[in-house]
Amino acid sequence: NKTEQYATTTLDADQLAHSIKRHLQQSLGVDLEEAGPAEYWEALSLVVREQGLDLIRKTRHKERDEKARRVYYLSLEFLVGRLLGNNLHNLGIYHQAEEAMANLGVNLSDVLEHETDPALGNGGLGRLAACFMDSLATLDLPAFGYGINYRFGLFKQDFAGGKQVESPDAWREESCPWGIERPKRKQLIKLYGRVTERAGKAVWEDTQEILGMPWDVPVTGYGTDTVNTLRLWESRAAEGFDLSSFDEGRYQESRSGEIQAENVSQVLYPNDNHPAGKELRLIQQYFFVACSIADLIARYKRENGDNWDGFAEKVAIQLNDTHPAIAVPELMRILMDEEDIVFSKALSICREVFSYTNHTLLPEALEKWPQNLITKVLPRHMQIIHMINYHFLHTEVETQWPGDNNMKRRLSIIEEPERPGGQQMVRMAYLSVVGSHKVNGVAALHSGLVKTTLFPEFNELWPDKLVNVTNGVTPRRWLDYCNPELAKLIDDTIGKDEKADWRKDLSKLDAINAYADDPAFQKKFAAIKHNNKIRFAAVVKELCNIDISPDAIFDVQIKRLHEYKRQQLNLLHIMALYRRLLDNPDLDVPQRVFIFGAKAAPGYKVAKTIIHAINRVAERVNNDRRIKDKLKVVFLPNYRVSLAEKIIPAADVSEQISTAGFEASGTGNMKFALNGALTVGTLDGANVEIAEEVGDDNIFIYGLTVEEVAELRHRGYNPKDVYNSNAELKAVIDWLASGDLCPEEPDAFRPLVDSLLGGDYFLTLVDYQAYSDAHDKIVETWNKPELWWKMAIINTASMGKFSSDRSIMDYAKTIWNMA
Ligand code: DL6
Repeated sequence: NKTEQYATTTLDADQLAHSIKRHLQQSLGVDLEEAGPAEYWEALSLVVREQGLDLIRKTRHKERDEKARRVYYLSLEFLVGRLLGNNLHNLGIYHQAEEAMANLGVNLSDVLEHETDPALGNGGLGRLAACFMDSLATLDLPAFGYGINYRFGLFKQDFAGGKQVESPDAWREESCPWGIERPKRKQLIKLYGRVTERAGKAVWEDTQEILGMPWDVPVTGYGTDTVNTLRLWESRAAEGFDLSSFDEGRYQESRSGEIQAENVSQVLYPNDNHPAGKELRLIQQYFFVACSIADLIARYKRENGDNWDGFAEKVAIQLNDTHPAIAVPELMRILMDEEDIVFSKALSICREVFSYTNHTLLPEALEKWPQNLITKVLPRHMQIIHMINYHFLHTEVETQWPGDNNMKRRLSIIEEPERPGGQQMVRMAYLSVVGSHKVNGVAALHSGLVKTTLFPEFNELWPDKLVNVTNGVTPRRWLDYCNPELAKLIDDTIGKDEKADWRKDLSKLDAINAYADDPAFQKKFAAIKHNNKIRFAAVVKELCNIDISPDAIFDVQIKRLHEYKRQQLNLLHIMALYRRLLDNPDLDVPQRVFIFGAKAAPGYKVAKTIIHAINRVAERVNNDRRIKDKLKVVFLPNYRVSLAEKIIPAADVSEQISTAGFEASGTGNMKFALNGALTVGTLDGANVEIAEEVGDDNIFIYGLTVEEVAELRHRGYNPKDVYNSNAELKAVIDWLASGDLCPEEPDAFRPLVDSLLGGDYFLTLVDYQAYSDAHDKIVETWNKPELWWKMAIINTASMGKFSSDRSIMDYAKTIWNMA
């Protein structure tokens, strides 16, 4: 088995059991007889942490001795998910741990369930960062992730009367053995104050200070000794107690400064694809950026001395979206004000070092900060942004488009107000483009749109700057770990020596294509899916008290709730299916279960209405005996990584149904296909490349294309025309509007109905019929099991491209100059 193959640590089951007991007694002070799964989880985590720390130390020594070039991945979010099981796998001691636990009379799976998900991200962007960290270590690339050690992660979600209710996620309270505090590497950062000039130099003074305390989380790679560092900053008060006020009994007051400083890393903003625009968020961004830049400069100097000429050779910094964009003026500030480097040289160092990933085209998601706010919080940075902008407009833009003031206005990093009295805004995406040498989108279609619609002028000015790196997912977590039976079937089928290990080279899965028609293989593949569905049905029973049959089609849409992702389209179709069944309860159709998991941003009214509506429809459908269990609807509360690991292996159908042009990539789409689910989807994001890989016959593509969407918008579109011409659609919208599903609050779904009929910006109604037809095809295919399983196998076999290892190698080659 694989664990012996690349064993990176040599611990056997006995040694592990011994270490577990030692930690139970000596680290946790727990008697063996008292220990339950939670204590075993903590003790085993401490054993793994020891291994991780040992390897992290060795990795750092190696890199220091080699004076390695490193990539620094700056991200406000790292949605890492549970770590124990993943680390055991990566370190090659999973089976030994299983045996050790069994010898201690404990079941490892029960133990693993005791880990709280560190929910330090909102969705796709944060989870991608976590997959990338896994791949960087697996590929032995010297890397640090830098982020924030939030005290409260993404809110916990519950439902009351079908409505989303949020509560704080104090994820570290239960104990978190993974982070290791590193006081030696703490940083002091400045905020507010003013800038004066002394002896021709800018001086930033009268500032307030915050201390940044690093917490290091070891990131293990699969089958390698490399363990990288995820360094997460926690904010603390810079000064200690004011003892005089303490003496006067004003204890609370003496700590007030401290409490404010601690606020900075308190809570993850819960918005996905929509910036909060709050001062504290800007401070969060600057806080983690400033700590990280200071930290990486200190490391550079320790290893390479003070010579800035070599800096760009040793340092690559990736900006994960514009959230860390303030890093550009921060590095400029350090170079100019602290290191006496002239502006032009400082800018060229920045451009060599930085690159920026764009994750969204949604106009409302593109960050802009009021110039006044930046001036207040970071006065020196605002000056530097003006200097960069001046240079950019008056040398680079002027050379390309001489005398074209309109172009200067369009490309200016500072956006002028549209109305008199409005605010000047700093366009963080433009700052990121101007300060970087490469800008990438996250799927081929998206990167094309970045070039043609988002930054066309930048593309003309710098034709080689905008590139594509298609996203990927780590096959370790998203196949090996979450679907062990399928992983084993693949091993048994294509062999498993180190060279053939698809865990390290996902393109090896291609060999499975040869078995797509093989009845014996199909049988095994289908049986594994069935087992996964049985296990998942038990989870549904436990969490929702709903009975679902593993013989039904499990049709899944799990992702953040957003109108562009169109959960409402799925809902309208479910309502129509229900009505069809009511009209004819004996309809000869397979059983179907529609499964949702999604959190809505707490301030996003329509998204919350959609959750409420799905839950109300679920309640009605699930309790209606007339339809004879042919239809069930499940909305799992508190969707998170650990739940995704249980849902995805059990899915038959993967819903990837965004309005074309809106989903930058998607990564769930890749995870589902990897686990043998068939996609129903639009030609959007990475769906396009998934379709290319699996072939058009093995995916259910429907709906308007990007070009058709643009054409329709150009022509003009009235959703009422569609509503009036499609009787089924009209009936379900009328039903939604009628108040029947929520008698105590008859207007509850009005925001959704108004959004659909009053503009339908996301073209839900236009795509309805095509979506419904695609579902009819799904049913037709399900009724031909040989065809279904052939398609499912081809999906798994064709996912080689979508490993995050491939994405990281693309970054390393085309952006970081590291391979
Ligand atoms: O690139 C990762 C992920 C994509 O797969 C999704 O399509 C995209 O919606 C998501 N974007 C965000 C946007 N957040 N911001 N800014 O999460 O990125």
